[in-house]
Amino acid sequence: MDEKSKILVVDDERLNLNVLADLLRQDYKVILAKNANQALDRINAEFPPDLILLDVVMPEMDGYALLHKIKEQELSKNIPVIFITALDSKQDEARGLEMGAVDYIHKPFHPSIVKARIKNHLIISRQRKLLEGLANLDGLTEMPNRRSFEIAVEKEWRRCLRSGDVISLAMLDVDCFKQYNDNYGHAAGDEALRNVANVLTREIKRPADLAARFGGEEFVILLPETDAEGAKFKAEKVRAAVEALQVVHGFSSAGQFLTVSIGGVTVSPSMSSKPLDMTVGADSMLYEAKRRGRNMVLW
Ligand code: GH3
Ligand code: MG
Ligand code: MG
Ligand code: MG
Repeated sequence: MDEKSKILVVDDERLNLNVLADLLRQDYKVILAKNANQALDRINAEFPPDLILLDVVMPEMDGYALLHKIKEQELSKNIPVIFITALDSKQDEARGLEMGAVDYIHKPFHPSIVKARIKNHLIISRQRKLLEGLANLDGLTEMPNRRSFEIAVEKEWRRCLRSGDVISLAMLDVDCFKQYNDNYGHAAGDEALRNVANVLTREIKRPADLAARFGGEEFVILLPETDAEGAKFKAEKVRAAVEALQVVHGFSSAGQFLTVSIGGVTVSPSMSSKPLDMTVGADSMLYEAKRRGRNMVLW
């Protein structure tokens, strides 16, 4: 059974909150907020709502101002917002929709229409998340894919170019993986890749950092604002953590367990260079790590 979707209802009048809560409680997990600030607290909580029902006329911060804040925050900008209000002029409705509300319901409302609209918008939102996942995540490991990496590296490169910060990038490649597949089978190979991905996801968790599957048995680690010393330390932690999994690999030239080689570079972005230079640089360090015997980090 799916978990119930979470709906945040924001209204300054207790009676309105109660009526909507009664209407929705059976199908959804309903959270209530009696003003905009309380709503923001609920939105920024550990598990944000799946949809927001929002009153317009409220003291202090009105519904439009709150919607503006919701759209400003990365974390909440994609949560569908439905206005539900006694303001019934065409101008008010147009304003709400132009600001990015997905729908606009007039009070007094018809209960089954409110329910139907909520249901439809939750379906659209779920489909959107699904598509986002398909576009940005790797199917095997469920970690960010190469496309996500390329978007992130462009963005972080430009950010560091503006701020003057350095940026580090590492390429990771599983050692003797063809031999692993050939001897233990493709399913075991897939499982090994998921294990490596889990290590990366566990170790690389600063908000601006990114670990992604670059393709095949290659992964990439992006560490903005991280100098060579810090990045190498991080990469070494990843290398050691993969070895510590003790996934037996009896056909590796690098030891008795599954291991990875990592090559990295640290650069100061400039107008005359580009993100691709980093990938090329990291790749040649990786090649050198392979040549020197694998299961090592080279910068
Ligand atoms: P090296 O230590 O030099 O990196 O050697 P290697 O054997 O790891 O490198 P090679 O490029 O010869 O082989 C990579 C292997 O990775 C071959 C390919 O079948 C396997 N591989 C790539 N993607 C996947 C995948 O998604 N699942 C599985 N099971 N294997 C994969
Ligand atoms: Mg009100
Ligand atoms: Mg490879
Ligand atoms: Mg390899």
